[in-house]
Amino acid sequence: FVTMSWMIATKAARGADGTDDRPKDVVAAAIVDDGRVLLAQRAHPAELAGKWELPGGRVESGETHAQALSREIREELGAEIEVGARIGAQVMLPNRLVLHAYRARLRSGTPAALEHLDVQWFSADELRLLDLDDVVPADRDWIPELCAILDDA
Ligand code: DCP
Repeated sequence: FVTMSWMIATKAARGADGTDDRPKDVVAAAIVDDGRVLLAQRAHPAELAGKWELPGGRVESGETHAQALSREIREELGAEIEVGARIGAQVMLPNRLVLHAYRARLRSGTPAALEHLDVQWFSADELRLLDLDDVVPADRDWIPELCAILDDA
């Protein structure tokens, strides 16, 4: 019965063409250091290029959120992080993606824009001055909480 239920559940999660249509998690890191948070400027796709985001990426199968986030930050920024508490509410993205943000601290390395246009450290005051049009839409709601975290830092 358990096997049958699993088969039915698995089948139900696949579209008629066999593609997997279950929601996929995307994780993003609010790396805080010395009272500032690191934002990265997206290089792609065209509609997001030039906008600031909390860096991160898709969780691959078998990974925890923390493992995926550490891997993405290593690949994208060349730095090692320690993943902390979740921040903000999850955000639904197009294409059945669900975005989750976590606090993080640098363990080693200096973040560099290996896959982004730029990376920059923002203080709370600098975040408050940031034009929301220059922020990836899904990340805009997190700005007040990021400011509060930095005010406390
Ligand atoms: N995203 C977002 N805000 C973030 C991080 C990601 O809105 N802080 C969105 C943008 C993309 C999706 O999540 O629509 C996946 O993000 P990435 O392209 O950064 O993830 P990957 O690097 O895993 O994807 P790819 O391999 O396709 O580049």
